[in-house]
Amino acid sequence: MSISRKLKDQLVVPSLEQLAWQDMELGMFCHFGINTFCDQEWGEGKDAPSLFNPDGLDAKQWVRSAKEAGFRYFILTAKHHDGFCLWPTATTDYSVASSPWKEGQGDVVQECADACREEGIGFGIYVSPWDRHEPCYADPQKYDDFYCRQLEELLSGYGPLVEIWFDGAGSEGREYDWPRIMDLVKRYQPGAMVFNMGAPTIRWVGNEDGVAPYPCWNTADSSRGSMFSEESLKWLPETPGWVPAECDVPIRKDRWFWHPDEEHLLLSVDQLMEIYNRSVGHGATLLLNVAPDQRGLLPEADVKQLLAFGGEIKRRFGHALAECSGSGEVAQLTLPQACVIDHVVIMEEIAHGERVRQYVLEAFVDGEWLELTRGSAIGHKKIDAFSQVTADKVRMRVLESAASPKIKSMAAYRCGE
Ligand code: FUL
Repeated sequence: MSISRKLKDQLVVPSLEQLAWQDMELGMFCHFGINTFCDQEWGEGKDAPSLFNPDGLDAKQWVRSAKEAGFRYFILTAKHHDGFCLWPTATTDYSVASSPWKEGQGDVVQECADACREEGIGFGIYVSPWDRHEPCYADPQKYDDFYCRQLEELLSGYGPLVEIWFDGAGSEGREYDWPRIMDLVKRYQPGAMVFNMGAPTIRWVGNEDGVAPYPCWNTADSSRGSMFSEESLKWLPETPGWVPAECDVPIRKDRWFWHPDEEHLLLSVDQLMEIYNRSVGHGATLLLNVAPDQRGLLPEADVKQLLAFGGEIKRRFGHALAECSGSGEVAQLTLPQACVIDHVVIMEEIAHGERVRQYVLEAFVDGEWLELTRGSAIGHKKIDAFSQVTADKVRMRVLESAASPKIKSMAAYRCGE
C-alpha cells in the first residue's frame, strides 16, 4: 500500500449519524406479511390479500419486547419480495387496504412507527426492490417510478427513520435508479442509514448467520471483499469511506417469517451469545429477526428467548470489575483487588477513526505480565474472551497504529461461574 493511500485511510472517520447508529449495537428485525399466512418465505405475489388477518395484532408487544431485551432499534418489512404492502399505499391495491384486517383500515407501518416512538427506540423500514407481484416490474423505467412513489410514501409519512434496508435478493443483474432513490432518502430522511445498496452508509456483513469476520474493519476500502453483490462495487461516488457492518440473523434457524410448529428451531441462549460476541464483539451491529405469528403477536417462546438473551448480555457485561479510558500506546486498569476475570471489552473513540491496528492484551498475574490474547481491529467494540485468570491489573499495549490511539473504554469482567 502506498504511503499516500495509507495516510488517506487513516483519516477516514464516521459521520455523526453513523456514530449514533453504531452506538445502538442491537436492532430487532421483524419479518411479517402475507408470507406469515401462507407458511412460506418467498411468496410469488399471487397470494390473496384476503388471507391477511392478524386479528390480535399488537405492534406495542413487538417493540416492547425488543426494548425490554435491550434492543435500540426496530426494522419492519414494509414490503417483502411478494410485493404485499403493510401500509395502505396509493401505488397498488396489493396491500393491507384490501385485507379483512381492521376492515381494510389498518396500517402496520404506522403502528410500528408509533410504538417505536412511544418506547423511545429507533424505527427503520425494509422495502424490497425486487417485487414479484407488480406487473410493471418487467419495465425498469416504469418500475423505478412505482418504487420511488412507494419510497416517497414511506420516507415522508413514517419518520424519523434510522435505517432503510435495501435487500439485494432477486435483484442480481437489475439496475434501479439509485441516484433518484438516494435523492429521496436525502430529501426526507437525511439521517437514516442506507443498507447495502445505492450509496450505502452501512453494509451487509456477507452472511445470514449474524456473525462478522475478524477483523471487520469499518473502512470501505478494506471491506469490499465482504460485500453482497457486484452492485456494491459500483457504489455511487458519494458513498462514504466509512461503512460499518450490520449482521442479520433470524432467531429461528434460517426462518425469517413465522411458520407453524417450529419452536424447535429457536436458537439457544448460548448460540445467541456466540452470535453476540462475534457481531457486537467484532465491532459490528447485530440485527436479530423475531417474527410475529398469524395472530400478529411475537410467539411467547420467542419472546422468552429474546428476553433471556438480553438478560444474559446484562449478566455478563452489565457490571465491570474495573474500567479505564485514555490516549496513547498503553491502556491500563487496576482491579480493586486480585480478581478472577475472563473477558475484556475494549472500545475505541471511533469519531477519530480506527487507529489501533495491532495490540496485545496482558494481565498482571503473580507479579508478572501474562499474555491473554492478541488482536488487530478494535473499532466500536472488541470483546476478548480468555481462560479465567486471577489478576491485579490488565493492560493493552498497542503494537501498531495509524495515529495515536484513543480508547473510549477498556473494562474487565468475570462472566463465567
Ligand atoms: C434475504 C431475503 O431474501 C430473505 O427473505 C430475508 O428478507 C433476508 C433478511 O434477506 O436477502
